Amino acid sequence: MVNTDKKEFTEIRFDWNIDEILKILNAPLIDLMWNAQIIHRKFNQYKVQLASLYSVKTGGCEEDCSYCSQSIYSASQIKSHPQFEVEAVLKRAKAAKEEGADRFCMGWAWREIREGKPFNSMLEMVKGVRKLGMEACVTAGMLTDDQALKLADAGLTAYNHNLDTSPEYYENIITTRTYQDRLDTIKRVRNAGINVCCGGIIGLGENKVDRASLLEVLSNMNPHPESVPINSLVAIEGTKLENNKEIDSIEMIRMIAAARILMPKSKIRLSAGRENLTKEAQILCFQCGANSIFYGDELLTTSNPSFHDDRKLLKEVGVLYNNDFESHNQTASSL
Ligand code: SAM
Ligand code: DTB
Ligand code: SF4
Repeated sequence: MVNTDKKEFTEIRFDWNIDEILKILNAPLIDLMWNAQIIHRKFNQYKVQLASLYSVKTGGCEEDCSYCSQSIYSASQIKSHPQFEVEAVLKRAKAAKEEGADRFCMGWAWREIREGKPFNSMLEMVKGVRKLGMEACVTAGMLTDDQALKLADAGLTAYNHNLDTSPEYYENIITTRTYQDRLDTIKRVRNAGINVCCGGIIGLGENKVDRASLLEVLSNMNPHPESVPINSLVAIEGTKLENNKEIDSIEMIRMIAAARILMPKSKIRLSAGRENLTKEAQILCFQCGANSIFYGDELLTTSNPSFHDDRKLLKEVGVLYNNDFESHNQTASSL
């Protein structure tokens, strides 16, 4: 019988240790899911945020992240392009809003933010997305304190910078920047008053202890990242990890449920890899804590379920998603 008066079910903690986390991750699935649901119901409504993703600058990145098709070290056949113009990006944001998204995430295949015109345009994009009434998120690699402050001034809601995996496994995946570089970037974002979006990937060849160790780093941040994307590897042809074995959906459910227990109020985002999950597996993820998805038929260089299929799924599950979309639609059909 689960004791719901226990400390882990009543308090938000920042002192989780690896043994506790491993015990949560390895618990019988039925208990893990139940515990996660208790927390999820206590701290959150069953509402799923729809975030659309757009690759503003694709390919040619100097980093050697071994999962990524955009690295110059990968042989992936992708449609690389320089940075899109501000108007084109805002047009895309508007279209995403009309489909019901309330967050627009923009990606740059950069090791770090580039000063000058590219950065000035990024600031314009952020302002434009905020003007549309959407949350704006940017992911563009490392940044300076000054850039973080300028992004905050432009109204940026969140900056995404993932830890990807455990400190111990990290060097098997990326060698061109360190774990500490990533932590420093996240600190700069936090210090500038921007929400932190920080998560990782499962399926890189890591073991259970690595997953627990990644969750330990995330859940010991105080405050917790407001947003925690959990990706499962999309094994892209031409990358070093192209032959990695597909992750079992139960592993994804475990990771989402554990993240929910450890970081009760964070948005846990069921991110890349949904095309490999059945709708039943996704439903279990929503049930045990996932409260956001990437919404739209493209991620950065790979595909994602369609707007239509996702709306159908969320309706079937009975969770709430963007209320504006519902009212917008009602107005449209009653005209
Ligand atoms: N260049 C920036 C950076 O690395 O922070 C922004 C873009 S990068 C593509 C954002 C994140 O997407 C990565 O940190 C990684 O966690 C995730 N990602 C990239 N390729 C992936 C893949 N093939 N499968 C799953 N997640 C992936
Ligand atoms: C995140 O954690 N996942 C997104 C977003 N943040 C930028 C990216 C997923 C990329 C999946 C592989 C691709 O489409 O290239
Ligand atoms: Fe570059 Fe980001 Fe891809 Fe790494 S994940 S190669 S930093 S675009």
